[in-house]
Amino acid sequence: MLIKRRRGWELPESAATPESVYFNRRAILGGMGLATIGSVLPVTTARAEQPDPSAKLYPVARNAKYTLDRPITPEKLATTYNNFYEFGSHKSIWRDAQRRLKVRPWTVKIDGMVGRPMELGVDDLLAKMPLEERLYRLRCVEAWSMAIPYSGFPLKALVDLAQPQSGAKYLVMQTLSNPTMFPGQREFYYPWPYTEGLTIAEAVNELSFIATGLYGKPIPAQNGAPLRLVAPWKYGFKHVKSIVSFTFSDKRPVTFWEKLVPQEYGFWANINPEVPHPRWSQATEKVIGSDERVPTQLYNGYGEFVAGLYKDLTSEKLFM
Ligand SMILES: Nc1nc2c(c(=O)[nH]1)N[C@H]1C(S)=C(S)[C@@H](COP(=O)(O)O)O[C@H]1N2
Ligand SMILES: [Mo]
Repeated sequence: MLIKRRRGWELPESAATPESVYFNRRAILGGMGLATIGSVLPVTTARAEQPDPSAKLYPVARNAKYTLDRPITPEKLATTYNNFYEFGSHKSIWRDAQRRLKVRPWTVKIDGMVGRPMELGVDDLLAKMPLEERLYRLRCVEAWSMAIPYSGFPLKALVDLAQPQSGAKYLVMQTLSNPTMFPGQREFYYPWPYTEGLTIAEAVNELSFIATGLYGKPIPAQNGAPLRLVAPWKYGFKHVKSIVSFTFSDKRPVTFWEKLVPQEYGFWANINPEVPHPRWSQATEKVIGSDERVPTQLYNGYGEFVAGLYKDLTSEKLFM
């Protein structure tokens, strides 16, 4: 990485390798270094200017079904150690995200192969959805992990609202396109907008969740406000942030990382300690906020919920 400033809880260089090494190297070779680093504007003003109309919804009741095997990551770390390439490829994009990302008004499109296409404001969507809190482990492909209290709704509730046609096989989700709010989107070599997808079977699995809150409050900009996917058995890069469209399709999308570095990242991205990334092992993970490295678990420990989804997909590269 280009940034050498490191706090106590950040990773030693050897502990994890960023998703983007390959690409940063190209950027450097091309003389295009990363320009927007180290905004110093205070965060508090950005928040004060934009009261979030959904703030009154939180906290929501915790669903006790989803339990952790480790302490919850301190909020400060989960909201300052982030990946959000629309703001750059360093790990401290949170200040820029707070300052630049405007999350109201925010229009969400539900379209494609559905019985009920619609466009609605995020607050109208929230009013229709059953909100709850879940404790989930987050495992980034860079071999670090966190444990986070997400508030939000099961993705299945949105699928039910949309009423997909029988031919729909995939749900495609995209981040907002807006190079003013997202300076990273001016970098032409990335395949913007950030695109992710699930099969419909995955999308209606009980674990698939749209996070709208974090730590009992509206989800902060840097974590993907106002709507962000959480699929905890998949590597974090599947968890597309700041979603504006849910499109039902019979075609599998080519996702952001798959398009960028197809030899390293695929569509499925299920977590498996026995399948190394081409450039590093996935056997263990650094627990952010502790000195520990712990063994990584198949499907991030969520196999009882999701292993059945993949029984008949033996010819697919399920773990990259
Ligand atoms: N739009 C968008 N979504 C994104 C990313 C991104 O760069 N842009 N990074 C992904 C990656 S690699 C990870 S690990 C998670 C990180 O989420 P967090 O910052 O809330 O921990 O967001 C994912 N969602
Ligand atoms: Mo990641």
